[in-house]
Amino acid sequence: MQEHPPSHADHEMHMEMHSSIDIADPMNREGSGTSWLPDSSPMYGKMFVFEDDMLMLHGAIFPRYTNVSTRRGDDRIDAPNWIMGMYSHPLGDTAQFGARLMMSLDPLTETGRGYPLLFQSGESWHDQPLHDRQHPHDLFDELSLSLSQRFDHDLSAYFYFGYPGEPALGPPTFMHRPSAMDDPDAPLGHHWQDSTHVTFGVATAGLAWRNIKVEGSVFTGREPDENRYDFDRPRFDSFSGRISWNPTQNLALQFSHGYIKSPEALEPNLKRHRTTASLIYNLPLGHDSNWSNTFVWGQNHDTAEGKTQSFLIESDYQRGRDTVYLRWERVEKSGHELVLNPPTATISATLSNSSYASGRPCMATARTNTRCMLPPGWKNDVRARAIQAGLASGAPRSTMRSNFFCASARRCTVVVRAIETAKRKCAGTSAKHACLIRARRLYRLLRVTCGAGPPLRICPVANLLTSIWALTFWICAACSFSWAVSACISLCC
Ligand SMILES: [Cu+2]
Repeated sequence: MQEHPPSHADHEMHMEMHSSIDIADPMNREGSGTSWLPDSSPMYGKMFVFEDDMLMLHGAIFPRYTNVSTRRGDDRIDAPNWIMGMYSHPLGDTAQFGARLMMSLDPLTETGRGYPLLFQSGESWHDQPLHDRQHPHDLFDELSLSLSQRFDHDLSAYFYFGYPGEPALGPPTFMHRPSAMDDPDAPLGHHWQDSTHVTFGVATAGLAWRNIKVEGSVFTGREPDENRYDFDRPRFDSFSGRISWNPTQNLALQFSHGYIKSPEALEPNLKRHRTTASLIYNLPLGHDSNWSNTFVWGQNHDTAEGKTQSFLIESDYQRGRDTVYLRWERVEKSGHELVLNPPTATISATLSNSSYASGRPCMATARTNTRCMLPPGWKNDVRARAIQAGLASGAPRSTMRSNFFCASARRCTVVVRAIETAKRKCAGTSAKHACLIRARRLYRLLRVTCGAGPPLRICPVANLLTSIWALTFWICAACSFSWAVSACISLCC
């Protein structure tokens, strides 16, 4: 069972239904935090009305078996889940009080390490950065209050306070986007786009005029810590601003920028500037059928790492209980982010005597694409320069766009030649065996990073279909029970 996008028949009823954030907003516009969805978005949930007050409950749990059987992958039975309540109470005719509670039993169902998700990164477990796994969400993901006031001339203002809550940064979070609601996996660009959705301490003020909204937040930059049951220390050391615009019933656009101080506990000196833009296009298709689409661009500008980009396209076609969804992503992640750092460091030291201290290692891979950044330490090395030249030939700024094992045999040759050189160099050293092992490790590393499969082949078709698949049972709080089989197609061989 679900609510349908407003039609003329229930127009009057919908007139009374406001977003819990801003009394002037229609309810269907309410996204996560203070973000906007298109006005035509469907609402999947159960609504309760007590006199003037309104309570809306929704949530989802995806019990499943997921299999990411590659070297860096894993398989397991798990159940990502969340539940949420939204409450609003009018204060006279033009003002409203709102409250929200969002919880997740991820700490129980996913445990501290989270679920396997190839190339995912962000947050930590046992003081180690998580990679190839999606971190669990906290028991309390949102506990927020809001006050809103409607003025004349289509103007309204609101104040939102969350502990935890979501600052005005990024698109509506993935689990709250109709285009991703049926997909149990987090986007690989989560920590480039919407990862601030659980922030321990956030205050946002916003001003809306018709379909345009400007808002600003002060919030805690640090991501939630490993203890998923507790409330982290509020810091209010970061800020963000967002402009949202819903030009038509079916469109929601936003542009936002934020400064995030020390997001990662393991790298306290890291500062991040995040810029995002997104477009959500929702199309109701008659009775109980909807098509929702999202495009997101997110850029992180980190101290030491520089700028990295992420792009996402999501689509979800829902008809009754059935859904077809897809997600395409291109994310640039450094080897550091993917925790390829130590082995690469060892190898580069073998390859040359240049220091690796502040090095930015090679490789970034997303489900669909790869980009390679050479460590600065390699620049002094002649052989590394050969690699760099080879890689750079395809793209500016010594970065390359695609997987060099698949993209061209010529690029592969350059890399392989470097490995051969390493081997030759090893032959001359006293610790020949150890050196060779290290060189071989580099060789393997290059293969692993670009996915399984032998190098020097141009994307064998067998590699296009990786063994990343999941069997998911889909239970939505207020609706039905369903199931899905999903396969992830990886274009990186
Ligand atoms: Cu998250």
